[in-house]
Amino acid sequence: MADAKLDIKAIEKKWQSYWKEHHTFEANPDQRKKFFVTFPYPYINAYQHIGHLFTLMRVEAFAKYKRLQGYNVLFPQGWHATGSPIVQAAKRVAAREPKQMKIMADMGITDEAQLKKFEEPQYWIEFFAPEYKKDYDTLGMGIDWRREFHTTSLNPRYDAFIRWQFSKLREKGYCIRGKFPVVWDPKEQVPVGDHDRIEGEGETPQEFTLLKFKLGDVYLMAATLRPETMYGQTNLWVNPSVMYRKAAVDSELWIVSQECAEKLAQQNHSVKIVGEVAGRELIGKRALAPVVEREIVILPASFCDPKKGTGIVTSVPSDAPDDWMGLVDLKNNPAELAQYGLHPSDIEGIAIIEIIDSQELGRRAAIKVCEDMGITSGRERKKLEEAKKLVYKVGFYEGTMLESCGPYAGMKVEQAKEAIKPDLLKKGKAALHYELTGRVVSRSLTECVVKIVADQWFLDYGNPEWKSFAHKCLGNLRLYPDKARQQFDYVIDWLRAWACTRESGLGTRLPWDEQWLIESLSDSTIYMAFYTISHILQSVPEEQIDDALFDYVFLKDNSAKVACGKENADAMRAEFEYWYPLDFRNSGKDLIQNHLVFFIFNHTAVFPEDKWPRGIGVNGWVTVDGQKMSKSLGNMIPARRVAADYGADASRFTILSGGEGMDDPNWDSRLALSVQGKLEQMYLFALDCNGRGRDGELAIDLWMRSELHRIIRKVTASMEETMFRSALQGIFFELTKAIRWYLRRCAGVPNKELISQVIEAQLIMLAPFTPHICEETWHALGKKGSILDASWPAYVDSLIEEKDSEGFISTVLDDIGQVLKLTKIAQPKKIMLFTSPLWKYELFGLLRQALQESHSPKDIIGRVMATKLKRHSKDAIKIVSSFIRKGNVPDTLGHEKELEALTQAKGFLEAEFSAQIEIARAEDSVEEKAKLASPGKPAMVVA
Ligand code: A2H
Repeated sequence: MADAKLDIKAIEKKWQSYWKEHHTFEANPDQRKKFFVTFPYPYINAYQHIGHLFTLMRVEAFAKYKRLQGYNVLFPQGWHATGSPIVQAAKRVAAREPKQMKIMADMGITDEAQLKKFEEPQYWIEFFAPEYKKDYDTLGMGIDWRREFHTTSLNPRYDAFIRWQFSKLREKGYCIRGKFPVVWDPKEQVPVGDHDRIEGEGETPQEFTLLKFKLGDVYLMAATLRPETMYGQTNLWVNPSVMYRKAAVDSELWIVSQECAEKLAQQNHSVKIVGEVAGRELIGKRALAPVVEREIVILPASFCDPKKGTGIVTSVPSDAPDDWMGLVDLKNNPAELAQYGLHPSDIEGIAIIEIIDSQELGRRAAIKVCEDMGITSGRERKKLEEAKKLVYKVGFYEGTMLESCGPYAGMKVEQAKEAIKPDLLKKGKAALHYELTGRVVSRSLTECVVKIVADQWFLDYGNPEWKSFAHKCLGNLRLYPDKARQQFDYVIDWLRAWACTRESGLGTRLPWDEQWLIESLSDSTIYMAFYTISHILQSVPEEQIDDALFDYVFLKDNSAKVACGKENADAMRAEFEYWYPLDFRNSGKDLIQNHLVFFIFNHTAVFPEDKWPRGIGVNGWVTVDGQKMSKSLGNMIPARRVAADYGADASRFTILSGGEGMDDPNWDSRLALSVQGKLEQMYLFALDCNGRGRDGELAIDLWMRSELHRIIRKVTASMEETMFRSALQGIFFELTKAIRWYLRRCAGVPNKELISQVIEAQLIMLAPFTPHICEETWHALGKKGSILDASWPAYVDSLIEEKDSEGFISTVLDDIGQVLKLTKIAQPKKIMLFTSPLWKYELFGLLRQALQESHSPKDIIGRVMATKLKRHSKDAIKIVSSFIRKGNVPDTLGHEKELEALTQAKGFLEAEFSAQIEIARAEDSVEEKAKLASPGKPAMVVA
């Protein structure tokens, strides 16, 4: 055997230099089919942690797999610097803010002269881009660095590209100026995109209708999400313990909560507070309800939350469980009524008005669901929340408006909602209002609000035509895993106008309105196209890069006058035409709700359909040793530390064994520690086996070949689905186990050709995961060229034995061991093995069939007794009962195959136990024990 300790660090360095020298990852168009993958460029405002690494490794492993499959693979990488994070951090460094100083110190940046440099945003890019690159290289990522770039006006070439993109969006009518609600940081006075938040990613403005209830010279305002239910209003709810405000809003007097008045001021209203009204003072009064145009009574309700809407709620007991329980609670509490000078008859006199019919829940959905769920009071909040969800789902999506609903009668509820809103607004009976769907805190640590922004630029993701393109694109692309599809469709439907510019930060200026900077989720949607040309563009003088060039390159516009010379422009066009569309983009699942869907939308806006993306992968969030990774837990592992502590290959292996699909993967440091040793064993084993063995073929060789092909088939299927954990399981654990068994079965003398095939296949399949050690082994075996240029092993279905006779032999081996232990026979002379009585095979077959059709013991026993197995009724019933309990019957080889397998393994078993082995059919034996044998479990007698 070779020396047992490998210098892993040296090996990693060696192959990283080799790949660099040989330009292994530099991809150029050629005759081969291509595969283009990308990992979203990270924000380079701190070192990356292993969370990024998991997503990155998925791209990397897929890229290497496709390469081994014969594709010409392009995997480029750039850096994102757009927006506020870097600028904010630079500002905080300039102010020597203690928290930021701690962050810098944690990154090892304490030197005063260097801190001074970090006060400049540009320095962050200069510092971190090379650091990231170093990390990627240290981990053996196969990136074509010639195409590297960073964003913002600090890179004039990228800047020109984004300006071109936005001109296209504007030409198509997708970039518009208008009045839209945005999530707003009141301290910094800026819209707050998903990535500018420390809390509340994905929360958005939600539209409420504020209804006006006339009371004397003021309007009581009530907020609703369901204006179409207004024909069913019976009363109003106010919170008796809230002090409401009387406010002059535009030209009217409104009664709303203090919190609401503040929000209104951000939403294009002039608001002036002119007085106060206690909730309790309003109770018992009657106000004129809009739509029904009737006076309805004002009643007390503690569920009215001053922080939501206006703090006043209109009551529709037929369709709102809260409203129905509000009335029930009051009815049951005469003392409370008396407190407000109300009489029980005031409540009893309230007649429910039916407004919606849904087949499933009838015409009084709220009442029915409360009854069905046994809800008896408004205090049962949890159940009520559930009831609300159910009533909403059924009523809103399946209901029809009843005759009571005037002009909207007969409409679907969904339609009625959209129809009644403009009617109410036109008649001046309502106003629109926006609330956040949840709490949002910006990076300036400010709680955000909704603001109606007027002179902003928006990407009009609400445009129905654009939406239909996005759906079409999604419908034609592959998702890894497909389970995510519904969420993508949902987000495409739900997206509305997106504020795409900011006043400050780093970025590209809007070409036609230069006071605005394009924000970070909007300048990162089609840049994968930029990778295809960026290395060529570097040699083109800045002033020659204009819209005409991009029209020529990306849109095949031959009439465009390019300034940089035809040769360059044609080279760029050829690159783009070859590499595009993008085949695989992978990110964390949190980006579905913004980046990934924007990526789809923008591609459909700018490029012709044959350039729309073909594949998107999403994954979960990394946990560390079973715990969520977070700053406060102090378990954020920097990417660079894993490579240093565990080695690049072991880190890569551990990362991808951590999980797959959309589940949150786990980083298991114990596994990371043990992997290196396992990889070294594999290396030593490969060298040890090289050229060793025999030429002739044994029966066990067929099994090994079958196992190899079976595992290749399984692993290939997993790799195709980016199920890397399952793939690793097959490549590393299953195949290694099979090899061990094989060697044991052939007394350590394998078939020469077969064992080298097996080793080669294992190395190649493992190369996407642990390329350094695979490369090292490959060359140590005398192979020429990089292992990454080898071919992914092929499998042949006809070589795969579906029934595993060796699994059977290995069970027999274990069982003999058990018996020897129990009988305390250290060295047996003779071991007799008996295959099961034939009738039991018949019984197993029958049972397997019967259990698929029925689970009733009576039924199944009846079926057995109707056959000639009845002769064995006593034993048969025992067997039947035990399998009914288990629910299934194991798949066994069958009698003949068992006998054959045992006969073939006779020599092996004799060698294993140094004993004589006798094999017989139960029927041919007089031994009592023989009758106890069952399919898959031969009986044994040891002497
Ligand atoms: B909905 P979400 Cl028929 N405190 O209007 C408590 N609840 C309030 C509120 C406040 N300050 N402001 C508004 N609401 C209620 C009608 C309706 C509503 C029907 C069916 C369901 C329904 C008649 N009441 O809402 O928690 C208002 O009641 C369930 C979706 O922000 C408003 O719409 O989602 C709804 O809560 C807003 O609830």
